Parts: sequence; C-alpha cells; structure tokens
Amino acid sequence: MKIVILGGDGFCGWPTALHLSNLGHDIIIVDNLSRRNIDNELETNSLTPISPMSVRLKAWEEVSGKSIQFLNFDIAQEYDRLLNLLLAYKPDAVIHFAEQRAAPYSMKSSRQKRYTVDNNLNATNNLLCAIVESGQDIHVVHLGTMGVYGYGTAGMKIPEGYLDVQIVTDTGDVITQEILHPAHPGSIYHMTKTQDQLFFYYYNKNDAVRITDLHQGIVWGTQTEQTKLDERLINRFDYDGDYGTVLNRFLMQAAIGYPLTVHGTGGQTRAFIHIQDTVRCIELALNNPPASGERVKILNQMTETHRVRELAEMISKITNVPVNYLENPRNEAQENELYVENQCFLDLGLNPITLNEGLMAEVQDIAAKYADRCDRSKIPCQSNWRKK
Ligand code: NAD
Ligand code: USQ
Repeated sequence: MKIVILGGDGFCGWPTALHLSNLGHDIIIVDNLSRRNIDNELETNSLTPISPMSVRLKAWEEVSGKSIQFLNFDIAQEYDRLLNLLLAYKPDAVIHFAEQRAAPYSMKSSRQKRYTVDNNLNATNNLLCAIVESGQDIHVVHLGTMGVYGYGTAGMKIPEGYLDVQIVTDTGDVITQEILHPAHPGSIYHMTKTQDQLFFYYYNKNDAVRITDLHQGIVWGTQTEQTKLDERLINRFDYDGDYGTVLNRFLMQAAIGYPLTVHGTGGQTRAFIHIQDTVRCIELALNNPPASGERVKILNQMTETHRVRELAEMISKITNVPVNYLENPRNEAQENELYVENQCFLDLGLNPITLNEGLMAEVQDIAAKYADRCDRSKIPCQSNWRKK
C-alpha cells in the first residue's frame, strides 16, 4: 500500500512508520516537528536520545534497505501542500497522528488551549476536506482516545463507538436506535478528539469518506521490534509533567528512585496498550478497512485496564521506591471503574503484550539506561486544571 503518515515523527507515528515500511508498504511521513519544538518551549527532552529526522531515515535505510520520504509541513495551516501531496502521491491510506496530544499541556493556559483547538481541529478538517477535494477513495485511520467516552460506566462495557438506545416516541412506542456514544471529555485535548468524531461522522455521511477511528488507551513502553534495531532509530520517551503518561512516568521515577507521583487517591482506572501492540493494531486496521458506504468504523484500541494506585504499588513492590500521594492537579473523578469492549482487535488476531511481561524490561532497558538524561525538576506536573 501507499501510505501517508501524518505525525510520523512522534511517539506512536515513528514506530508505526518503521513497522509498515518493514512490511513492504511505501511510506511518506509528514510532520512539522511541533512536538520537538514544544520540548524546547518546555525546556525538557525525551528521556531517550532521539535522532534528528534525517539521521533516523538514513539509519533505517542502512538497517532495512528501505527508504521512507519525509515532508516537513503543518497540516493544520498548509492545506494546499496537503492537497497537492494527495493529488500527486495517490495514497491508499492516510494515518492521522498529527495532533497536540497532551491533556495537561492543553490545560496550561489560554495560549495552549487555543493552540490545541486550532491545531487539532484544523488538522482533521483539512485532511478530510483535502480527501474530498482530491476525489480519491483514501482510507483514513485516525488515532483517537478512550477519553472521548469519559471513564465512567453504566453497568456495561464501554462499546466500540456506538450505543444502542431506546426512545419512547410521541405515540408511546419504544424504538431502538444506534447513536455515537455520548462524548464526555475531561480536558481541552480530549474535547478536540470528541469534535474529531463529529467531523468523521459528517464527512462519512456526506462524502462517503472511509474512516477508521481508533479509540486508544494510554500507550506504555518505548521500543518496537524495528526501533530496537539501531540506537539512531530509538523511539521517544516523555517523562515530564505535561507529556509523560502515567505508567512510563512511574517506570522512569522507579529507575531514578523518585517517589512515584500518584495524583489524589490514585483511584482513577484507565485503559492501557503497549506501543508494540499499537503498531500491530494499526496494521490490522489498514488490512480491514470499512467497505465503500460503510459508516465510520470505531475500534477500542486497548488491551487492559488498571487503577493508577495499583500500578504504583506494583512498581513500588518490585523496585522498593515509595509511593507519594499528591494533591491531584487535575479536575477528575477520585475513583472510577472502567470496563471496555475490545473484541474487534482480538477477533482480528491481536495477541496482547501484558504489563507483567514487559514491565521490568522497560525499567531496566530504557528507564535505567537513560536515567542520567532525566532533569528531576521537570517531573512534577505544573499544569493545574482546577485554578479559575
Ligand atoms: P506525539 O506528540 O509524540 O506525536 C504527534 C506528532 O504529530 C508529532 O511528531 C508532531 O510534531 C506532529 N504534529 C502535530 N501537529 C501537527 C501539524 N499540525 N502538522 C504536522 N505535524 C503535526 O503524540 P503521540 O503520543 O505519538 O500520539 C499520536 C496520536 O495518538 C495523537 O493524536 C494522540 O491523541 C493519540 N493517542 C496517543 C496516546 C499516547 O498515550 N501517546 C494514547 C491515545 C491516543
Ligand atoms: N496520573 C498520576 N500521576 C502522574 C501522571 C498521571 O496519577 O504522574 C494520573 C492522571 O491524574 C490520570 C491518569 O494518571 O488520572 C492518566 O494520566 P495520563 O497522563 O497517563 O493520561 P491522559 O492525560 O489521559 O492522556 C494520555 C495521552 C493522550 C491519550 C490518553 C488516552 O497523553 O494522548 O488520549 O492517554 S486515555 O487516557 O485513555 O484517554
């Protein structure tokens, strides 16, 4: 397949590009390097020493004999470049990772709120608009989030996108309808993902764009089979208070003996997936596109759920690093249960990597190995969602 990967320099996009290139697909990466620039703005860096894009691509060519093209432009701002790329390259699929993805960053101040909304909504709308204008039948695979549903439960597993509801009509009859699961975003970032869903719904209904929206849980781990092949291919590992996600932060904190930063009671339950399974799920989604005329295909891309304090206690037990219960900087429920349907990917053949298998390897191979690159002052979360 000819595949464009938007956001292919990022944490999920880079290993996906290598995975798909390795399988023999023809890949073009588009990325404006905004994520690297945000590291500069926040005066932090990936725990792992990520190489510049040209070095990454040269290393991949040396290791695999395969080449990947890279285009540096902003898909939210440079619509004509995006359209011209589709017209010239005629991809079979576009994978869309190119959004500002940190909830705490999106809540820092009005500047970051506005940037996140401008960037994410224009990126998604530009892509869909360009596909329609190109007149081509291109499959869009978008990385969405479990956070669009909120993290509650109505006594049932969270379904894959759609919910059956019963409506009492004016005549007293009860009819059943299928609707998009109600949106319940917890941050400005998550709110942009709920808006993305409406773009998908609309462009699919009006223009028959074929779309797969992957509602992904929190990604943990760093390396995949391909990023391990050469130090220059190493994937990024965010540990700072804005971009570091909970499990990777705990693993890094354990490696440097920093008390594990649990927010509040740690009663929040979330969905998780290993980065190796992320790239495998995207491959499965590409190989199983919606048919022409089919509604937006929504899959829950997660493999297990865990409560934050249980994760912290588990890591503390293995490493002897204590748990620190901090005042929660976020505005979120203290405790929640989470049951999620993920049968689609299991039926497609996903064989998940579990936390038990990968956890210690991650502490030793990545977090401990690069511990000297950690700036401890960047660990506390500085984004306070509660302030007026
Ligand atoms: P990331 O920030 O590492 O990667 C995103 C990439 O997109 C970056 O390289 C950035 O430079 C690029 N980008 C952003 N805006 C752009 C624009 N306007 N034009 C061109 N390039 C642009 O994030 P990630 O962790 O790889 O996440 C990728 C996607 O997966 C996001 O949409 C995110 O919402 C989703 N997701 C991530 C996680 C996770 O735990 N990391 C979990 C669920 C969903
Ligand atoms: N948390 C802590 N301590 C920390 C960091 C986080 O207790 O040091 C808690 C948070 O308060 C929250 C939970 O851990 O309750 C998850 O936080 P997170 O930063 O790991 O994840 P989140 O903000 O939800 O965002 C991440 C990605 C985002 C993706 C989302 C998937 O950054 O791109 O969409 O996970 S999901 O959570 O399923 O919505």
